[in-house]
Amino acid sequence: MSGSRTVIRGGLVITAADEMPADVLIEDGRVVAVAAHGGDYAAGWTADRTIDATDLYVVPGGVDAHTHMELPFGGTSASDTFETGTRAAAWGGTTTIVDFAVQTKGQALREGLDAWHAKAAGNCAVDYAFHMILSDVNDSSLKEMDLLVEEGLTSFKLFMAYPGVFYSDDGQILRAMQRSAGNGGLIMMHAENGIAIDVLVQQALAAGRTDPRYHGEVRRALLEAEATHRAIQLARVAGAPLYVVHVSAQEAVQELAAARDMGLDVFGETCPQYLFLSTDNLAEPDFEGAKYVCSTPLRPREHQAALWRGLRTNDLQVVSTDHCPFCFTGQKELGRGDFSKIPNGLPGVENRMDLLHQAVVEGHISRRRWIEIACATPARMFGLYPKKGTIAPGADADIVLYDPRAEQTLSARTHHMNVDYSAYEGKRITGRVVTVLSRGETVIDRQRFTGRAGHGAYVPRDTCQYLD
Ligand code: DUC
Ligand code: ZN
Ligand code: ZN
Repeated sequence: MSGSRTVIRGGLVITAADEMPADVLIEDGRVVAVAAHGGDYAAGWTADRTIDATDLYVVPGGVDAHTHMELPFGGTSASDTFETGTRAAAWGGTTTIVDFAVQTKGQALREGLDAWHAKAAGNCAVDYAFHMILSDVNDSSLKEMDLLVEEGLTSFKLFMAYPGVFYSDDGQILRAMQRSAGNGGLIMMHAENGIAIDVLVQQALAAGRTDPRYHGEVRRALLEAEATHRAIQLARVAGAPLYVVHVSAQEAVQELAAARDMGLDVFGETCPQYLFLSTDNLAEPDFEGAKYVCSTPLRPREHQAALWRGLRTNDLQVVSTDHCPFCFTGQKELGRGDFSKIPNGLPGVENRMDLLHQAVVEGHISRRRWIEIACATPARMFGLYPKKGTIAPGADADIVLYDPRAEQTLSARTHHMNVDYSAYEGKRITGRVVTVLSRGETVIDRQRFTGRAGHGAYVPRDTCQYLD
């Protein structure tokens, strides 16, 4: 791309801050200017390539701050590799993912991180960064956190669920939070009371309640709210900010809202599955409900209003996917006759930008809020801004041309994720990705994939910029 200049003309540029009919000039993979079209300044730009964006939105590439490519889970592995998953991300207008490297018990953080770099390097179609899952908080992993923050891995996920696997007890959580208060890292919390949930799981199975819907019933909303409350109090004691992942229960949103009303630096993320799906899906017959098993679980439809409200009032700041796909055949089926053996996770990395545009169409959020929750805030939250998440001079030219009037139907027959079902099969969406640039390179060209594995680069991150 050296020396090459591209101009995108005639579109409506939408960022978290502005909407303006404007042209965008790109040089060497970066945005160098944004200027009103029709004006003398933009009219004078010369370029090697002109992309016509008439009638299209020109928006920043999506930043999905929560994916699990190739995650080993429940005796199997998430079915998207970094290659297939980032290609699907590109199709869906997401140009940066932040995936979770995993420290398994007894392992050094470095070992887990090296393993994730080996999976991703040379395979990604779009840019990627890592958070780190801490499964073993001890003196040595606490020291390693400092080193990782210095290197640009600046966020760490802890689990109050999954005893014996990822689980940390309150003492470990407090220590990790104290460390992050000192080193600038951000603690991300899977907030569910896993000890209590495991009791309810055993009681349900013993009573013969083995269908997928019981996954949702035992993972009670109150146990999400209780863990969210506890995580907030521990973060207060440690003097650390807190980011709660995949919030699904209205009672948990209330905990976050109350903490934010007190002025605490507490943030919340939700996911499209909680906004568009419900326990009705988990209750689908013939084991079809297994397609919707994830944790935190889908909730009764009534919870959705609280999530939309939280997104509007900024009690929830980010929508990411928790993309963690398992095929129905051979993977979800591991849990036939025992819901606790269904691998937890849903596909979605390709669908997020479209589903959130649908939320604009349906009046839940504004266009600028769409870009804020899907691009700008995740970039700020995880130290990627303004390189990612906006269209402004100096930003990477990660840009999506989006047709807000096109109609599409989501389906496993047409999606690009490596999974044999769609959680949104048959759902009609207004809006569609047309063209996607990643650092100025066209990776989707008028609905044709033109990218390549290996174009995507690892992006070291700053510490959280949302507090700045
Ligand atoms: N939740 C999921 O649904 N899958 C992977 C891990 C998690 O926390
Ligand atoms: Zn989680
Ligand atoms: Zn997750």
